Amino acid sequence: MDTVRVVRADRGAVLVVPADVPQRPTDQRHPGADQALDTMDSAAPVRVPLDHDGLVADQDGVRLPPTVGDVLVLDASAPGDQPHVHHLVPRRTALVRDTAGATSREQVLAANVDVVLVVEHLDPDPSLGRVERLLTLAWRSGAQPVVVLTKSDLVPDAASMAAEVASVAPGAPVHAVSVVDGSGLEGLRALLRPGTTLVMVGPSGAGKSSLVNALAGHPVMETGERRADGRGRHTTTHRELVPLGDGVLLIDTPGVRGIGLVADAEALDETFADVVALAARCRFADCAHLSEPGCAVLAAVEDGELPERRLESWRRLAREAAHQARRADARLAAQERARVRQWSRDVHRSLRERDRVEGRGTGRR
Ligand SMILES: Nc1nc2c(ncn2[C@@H]2O[C@H](COP(=O)(O)OP(=O)(O)OP(=O)(O)O)[C@@H](O)[C@H]2O)c(=O)[nH]1
Ligand SMILES: [Mg+2]
Ligand SMILES: [Zn+2]
Repeated sequence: MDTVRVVRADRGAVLVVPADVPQRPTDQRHPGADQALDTMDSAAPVRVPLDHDGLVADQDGVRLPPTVGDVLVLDASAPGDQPHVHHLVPRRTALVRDTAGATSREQVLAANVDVVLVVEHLDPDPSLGRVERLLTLAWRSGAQPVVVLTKSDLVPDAASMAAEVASVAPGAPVHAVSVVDGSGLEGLRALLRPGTTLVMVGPSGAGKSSLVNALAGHPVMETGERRADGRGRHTTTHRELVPLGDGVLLIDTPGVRGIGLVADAEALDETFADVVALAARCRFADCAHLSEPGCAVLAAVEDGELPERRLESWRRLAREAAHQARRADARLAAQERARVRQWSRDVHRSLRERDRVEGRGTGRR
């Protein structure tokens, strides 16, 4: 059976490439492996049609929508036969957003990624709030977040802007880059270790696809001109995995306007590690940092050590995460009620059927 990696997930089919790339650094590989890898990496993607429901079964038989970066095991197919998905391999990591739908749950944007590149432009001014939101998503994924600040050629002092963004990104390296003059790109290339999967997320027009092309060394993705108002144009319309060679896989995503947070207290604690460290010094363990005496967080704001904006942002994202958790619970409860209703209908139908077969009336005509 073949193990493959999903390059692109469409409605009725997935595009896949071979996934049996050794997940080892170059120096540990046996001689000759490089060449084999190169041939596999450059293999043209193969189209694998999905079942009618558009889902694939995991190892427990639970059916899920496949996503870019997924690892699938295919049924061995006879030559000339259509390849078919046997099962989905459990996801190591998953970048998930809340879709806020009434019935649908969370959407997995990318699976089995090692690094999440949070891409934000330096011109127009970067949005610290958006960086914090995307970092929280990234921390939750289980992958290492890295902040990439693009278009450094358009601003006079990229380094000080990068330092400001770094102050809201504890635990995540920050790179200022430009595809126009090439600055900062070598720092990003250092992340492209053999066998690494990276995903780019960020607003439309930030320069994600331009970065994919710069790192690939040749045009792979289409890029868009910037509109007069500085907003992007949603040039990239689907998520796509680009093999860069040597087992390095880069996933480009379309810029989305609002990206719903999926609740995760631990991820928020990572994003706001500085605030969490302060909160540990509050007099009361259950301090809400509103007006309590001995609140170390409020004291830090007072001293100018913690920007008010950062505290507000923490509160906003924590509120949103709590709200999302309640909605997810309500959705689960609704699904459970529907399941029980269906089960009870099935039971009654089979009882009626039995009565009919045994010739007993129910007495309820
Ligand atoms: N000056 C300058 N312009 C850049 C840089 N990187 C990207 N751009 C420009 O920014 C615009 C948007 O770039 P894209 O790469 O299409 O942006 P994107 O993030 O992929 O956008 P979506 O696909 O819509 O999500 C294009 O006109 C690029 O030429 C850079 O480093 N410097
Ligand atoms: Mg793009
Ligand atoms: Zn406090």
